[in-house]
Amino acid sequence: MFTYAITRLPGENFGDGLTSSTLGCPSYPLILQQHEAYRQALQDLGLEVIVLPAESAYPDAYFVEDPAIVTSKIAVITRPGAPSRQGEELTLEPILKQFRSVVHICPPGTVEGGDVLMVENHFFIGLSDRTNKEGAAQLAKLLEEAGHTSETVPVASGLHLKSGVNYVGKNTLLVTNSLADYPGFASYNKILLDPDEEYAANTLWVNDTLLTPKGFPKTFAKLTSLGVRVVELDVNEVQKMDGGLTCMSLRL
Ligand code: CIR
Repeated sequence: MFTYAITRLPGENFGDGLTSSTLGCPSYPLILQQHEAYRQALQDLGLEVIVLPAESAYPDAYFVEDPAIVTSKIAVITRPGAPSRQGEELTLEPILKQFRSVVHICPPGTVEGGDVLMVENHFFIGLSDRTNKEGAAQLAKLLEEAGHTSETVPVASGLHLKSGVNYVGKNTLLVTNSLADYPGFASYNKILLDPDEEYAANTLWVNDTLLTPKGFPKTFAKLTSLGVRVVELDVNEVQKMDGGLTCMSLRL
C-alpha cells in the first residue's frame, strides 16, 4: 500500500515540453484543473500528496515519474535519455532522501522511470529511445542489491514501456497487442487493449483502485470486470504532451 505521492505542478510553459502528439495546443488552465483532480484522486485513496513547485527551466518536470524510481527499499535518481530533462532530479533528490536511501544512474547510462514497471518485487525495465542498455544494466544491479529482481523488455513502439503495459493487480497486466506476447509476461493474466484505446494502457494501480484515463469505454468495462474499483480521470491535456496517469506522481 502507498502512503505518499510526490507530484509537481505543471508550469506556465509546460507546452514547451517534448511531444510527438498531434492532438493540438494544450491549455494551461485546463492542465492545472486536471492536475488538481489527479492530486485529489490520490488523496481520496488515502495518500498524503506532496506538491512541488513548477520548474520553469524544465517544462516536462511535472512528469516526476521519469527522473526517479522509488521502490520499497531505495530511490534511484535516473539519468533521463531526453537531454532537456536532465537536471529535473536536482530538486527531487532532497525530498526523496527524507524517505529512502538514494542511489544514482551514471553516464553513459540513461533511464526514465516511465520505462520501469514494478510488479510486486519484480521490475520490468523497458529498453527504449530513453532508456539504454547501460542504464538498464546499472538499474538491474541497484535493484538486485536492494533485494529486488528485474529483467529487460524491448520497447518497439510508444514513448516508454508503461505507454504499453501496466500492472492492474490480481496477477494481471493491461497490455497492448505488440507487447502481449513478450515471454516475460507469460505467467500473468492479460487484459488486451483495443487498438483504438491503447493510450489507456497508462492506467495506474493505487491501493486496490485503478485510475484510468477518461474516454476509453472498452478499457473501462474490461477493468471493471476485474472486480476492482475503477476511477476515470480526464487527462487529455496531459496526453497532448505524451504523458499520462503514471507519469505525474511517484508513489511510496
Ligand atoms: C517527455 O516526452 O519526456 C514528456 N513530454 C512526457 C513524459 C511522459 N512520462 C511518462 O510517460 N512516464
